[in-house]
Amino acid sequence: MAYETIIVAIEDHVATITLNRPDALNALSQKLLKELAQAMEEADASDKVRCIVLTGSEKAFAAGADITEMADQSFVDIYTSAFFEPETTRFNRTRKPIIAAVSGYALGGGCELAMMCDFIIASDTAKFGQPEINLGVIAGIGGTQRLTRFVGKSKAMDMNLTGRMMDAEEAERSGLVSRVVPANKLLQEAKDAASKIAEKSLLASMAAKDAVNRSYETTLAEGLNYERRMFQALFATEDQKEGMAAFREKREANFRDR
Ligand code: CO8
Repeated sequence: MAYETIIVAIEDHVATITLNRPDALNALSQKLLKELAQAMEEADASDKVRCIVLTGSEKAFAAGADITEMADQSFVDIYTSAFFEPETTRFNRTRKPIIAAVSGYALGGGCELAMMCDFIIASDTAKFGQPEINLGVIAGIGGTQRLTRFVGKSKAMDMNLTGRMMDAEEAERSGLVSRVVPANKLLQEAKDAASKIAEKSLLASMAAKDAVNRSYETTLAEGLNYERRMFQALFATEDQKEGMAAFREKREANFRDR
């Protein structure tokens, strides 16, 4: 499908989705979020895709929700239209792994979008923040919830109350991002990580994603139980037989997602 605000490229089982509103630092317009949700749905359904990379430009992953679109909306408008809700819900239903490759600004909804991905690889120029407080509002798609789980209460309060930005080094130290790389290596690093994931059994990577996400939604005992059941269930797959046979035969596994 042809999109106006994002670019989708599929290569070697990795779909790279690039946010593409350079004049507005990739601000998340309603159109962009709709297109992104649609692209995620297509990537999830496509046999050609086994992992997804979401990225922006060198200057901005995304500088937040589009302020010009929101400025004149009333409570009734935002509430009755369920602003951003169907799109973010669809995004969060994606079952294949998603890596955020973040360079430059990831602010407000941009930071929240990066946190909706499964992990974040940041360039050394990345800047994360929840500056909604400066606009007289607060975060609306995870900035008070996911950020708190990632970096803890004190830093999440700091970010949400002062609106200050966190650089890549602080973001890595705080557990918000999994690795930091030089800006000119960011996309390659993210694609290499995605290719590594794409080599695994999709059944196992989807189960791993599901089980890790479960840890945010349940108690430790329930989570461990869920993990154990998923582990047991994977013994019903051909990929488990292939993976363990390949180890014993000292060769590469050839997973077929069965
Ligand atoms: N929305 C719309 N346009 C934007 C946005 C934005 N969030 N950010 C930047 N732009 C535009 C600018 O208006 C400018 O356009 P123009 O050239 O036409 O004037 C262009 O992008 C370039 O921006 P700047 O000239 O400002 O570039 P600078 O390098 O000087 O500054 C900054 C970069 C610091 C990133 C600055 O642009 C900025 O502060 N942007 C706004 C950041 C922000 O406040 N983000 C939070 C937005 S609110 C939000 O995200 C809420 C999400 C929750 C939704 C919940 C739904 C339920």
